[in-house]
Amino acid sequence: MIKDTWKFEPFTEEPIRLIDEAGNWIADFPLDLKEEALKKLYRDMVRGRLLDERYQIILRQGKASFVAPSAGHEAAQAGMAMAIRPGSDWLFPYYRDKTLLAAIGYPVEMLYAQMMATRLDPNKGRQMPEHPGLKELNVYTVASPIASHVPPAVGAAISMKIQGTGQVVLTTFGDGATSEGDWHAALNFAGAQGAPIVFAAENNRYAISVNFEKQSGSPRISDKAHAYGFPGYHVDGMDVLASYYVAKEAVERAREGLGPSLVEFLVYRYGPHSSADDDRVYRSREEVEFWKKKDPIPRFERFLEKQGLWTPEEGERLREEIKAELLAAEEKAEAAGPVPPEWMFDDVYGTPYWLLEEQRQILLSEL
Ligand SMILES: Cc1ncc(C[n+]2csc(CCOP(=O)(O)OP(=O)(O)O)c2C)c(N)n1
Repeated sequence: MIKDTWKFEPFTEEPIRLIDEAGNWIADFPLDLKEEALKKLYRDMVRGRLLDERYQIILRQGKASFVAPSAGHEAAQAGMAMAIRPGSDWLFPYYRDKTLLAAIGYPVEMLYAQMMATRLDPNKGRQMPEHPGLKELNVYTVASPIASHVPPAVGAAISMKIQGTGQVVLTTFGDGATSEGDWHAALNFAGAQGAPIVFAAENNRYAISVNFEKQSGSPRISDKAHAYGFPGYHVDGMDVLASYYVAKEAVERAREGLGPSLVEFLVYRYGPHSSADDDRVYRSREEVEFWKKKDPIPRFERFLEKQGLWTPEEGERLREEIKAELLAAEEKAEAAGPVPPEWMFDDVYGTPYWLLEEQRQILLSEL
């Protein structure tokens, strides 16, 4: 049955917010999430933050060669994760999505294995770090060329519509991706075909050194959905409950046959663009500190505390528990050992090909 009452208005000028900075519920509808779901959102955000911190360490230890910091994006990602059906719906993510992937159940040891190119990586170490993918969970492998995953995400969604599978596609990207031709072609096609897809912009205000004002003449990414004929939602992506509820509504609309939505999550990345970037040359420390004060994790802690679901001691206990879980996953990934170089010849063709076999033998003899 198609619902005709939806919670959120598209195209608002101000970002949709459900909890304020002090942690008060300010929505005009009752909170209907159970304790378990609220705790999952919190745990997923903390796990994403600690994983990001740990990636910086394996980088410095020389175990990984590249990191894309994601601190500041946790609320948007944890919220989106809870809005989809992992393993049934499809996810076309981008390189800054470690909180999202861990939250949908991507095994953390496999994320580490991808970072370090060990045998536990389902993609056999063939991608640069921060480019995971997992067939079993319907996670399309992250692609480096910006926005290049958005047209295939639409293709997948159109096929779901034609086959009537009831699945939905969620695809994420940064603000910079919205300047790519691929992005516009994909949104246009999705609108024309009524594809069951949610386009999620994690607008952290920068594409490396290019700030959002230089990226677009529009004040908001969400406004661009007007042109493609579907709703665009402008959301405070540092409010985990706003992120969850809006993502859920967009997913539900897609599942009920109402077509695509564009959701813009306003976030901020605290770290540099990547381990190869020095952000001090294009933004002030004061600006970074300003955004850190809006951090989604303490904001949600204030909310949980008011609900009687959090104390500083419980928070500390959870962090210790997650740290131990992450360390065990890291050790497991490392213990699997590095991917053998000759694996590069596997899976190129469906059946063995004599020329590649010959090259494999040459490589083995040289090694
Ligand atoms: C087609 C293409 N052009 C340029 C690059 C180099 N590049 C890598 S990341 C990036 C910035 C992307 O910014 P955004 O989409 O806002 O995502 P963010 O990294 O800020 O999360 C650029 C320009 C690329 N990978 N692909």
